[in-house]
Amino acid sequence: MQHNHSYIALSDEVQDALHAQQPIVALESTVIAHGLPYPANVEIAQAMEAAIRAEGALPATIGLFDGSIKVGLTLDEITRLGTAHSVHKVSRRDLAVTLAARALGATTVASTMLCASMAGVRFFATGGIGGVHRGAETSMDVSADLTELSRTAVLVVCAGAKSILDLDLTMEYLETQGVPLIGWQTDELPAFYVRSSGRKLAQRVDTVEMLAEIARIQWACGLHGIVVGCPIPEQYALEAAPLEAATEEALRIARAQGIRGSATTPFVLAHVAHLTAGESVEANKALLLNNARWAARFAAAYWQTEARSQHEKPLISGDTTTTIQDTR
Ligand code: PSU
Ligand code: MN
Repeated sequence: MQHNHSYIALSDEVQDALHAQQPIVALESTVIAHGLPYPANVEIAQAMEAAIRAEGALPATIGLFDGSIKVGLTLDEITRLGTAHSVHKVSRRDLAVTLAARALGATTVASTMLCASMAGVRFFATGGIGGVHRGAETSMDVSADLTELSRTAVLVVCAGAKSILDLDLTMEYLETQGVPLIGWQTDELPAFYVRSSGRKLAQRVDTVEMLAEIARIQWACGLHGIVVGCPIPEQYALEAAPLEAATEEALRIARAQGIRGSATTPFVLAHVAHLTAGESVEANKALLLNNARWAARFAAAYWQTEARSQHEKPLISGDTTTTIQDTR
């Protein structure tokens, strides 16, 4: 393990890949600790890492251990997060507190983006991003994932967002925050277990080269996060109607039990899994793997163009400087 400052520890593999400008894909750990049941969570985490490696990229799962942000977890560390009884769910607000307490922490989309960016990792695969919750007009429950996207330069590959959220308000919020929400080979916002939410997106991309170019321009202009929505593979997609009924039921139980704040998302996820008799876990696995694979391909395409443009840069800027000096 090498440290680039005292609160962040990169695995040797991550350190080497950063140095060599090889594609790296960050992975979050809240989905392991709070999003999926054991042992499916650890199996899926491993399968995502394998899928990323198979594409020639390096996976870097992120978590908080003993006062340190670890980027590039071992299987033992992933298993600890997937089995320990009390793992803190760490979003941006919780980062410093969890580190100071030297507690075990799982990172959400927001804090994974933040930690990835601190390490210099630009691509990240997850299942669903957090969003604007249903009823947010009174609860004000808007995931910190959305504001993180507006301030941190990481590209997040997801299957859209779950319909436990208000998808229309989530889209509005991302637009307000200036975050591109791109449909990967689709015109419509994917809705996690369902390929389409029926909501038309403003932006669609069909090739990895185009996506790499967008990322490059976004970051060269000093802009921040990008969301890419990949629909769940057809054969794993669930039917919308029973899912909607299970979601309504889970939200009703959450309200009746007074579940609020950061406990809401894990609670509703667990209930939907229970009500759909585990079918949702299979679909969740399929879409996570699909997103991991695409994120690796996007990262590879990005670093290919980066390498080319860095090779060209000195010539261009050298010529320009000379021209300016000559005319003075
Ligand atoms: N959606 C899922 N599974 C998850 C999450 C969201 O389908 O595990 C997790 C992610 O880590 C996401 C977080 O960043 O929940 C959002 O939580 P909140 O709504 O409290 O911001
Ligand atoms: Mn919330």
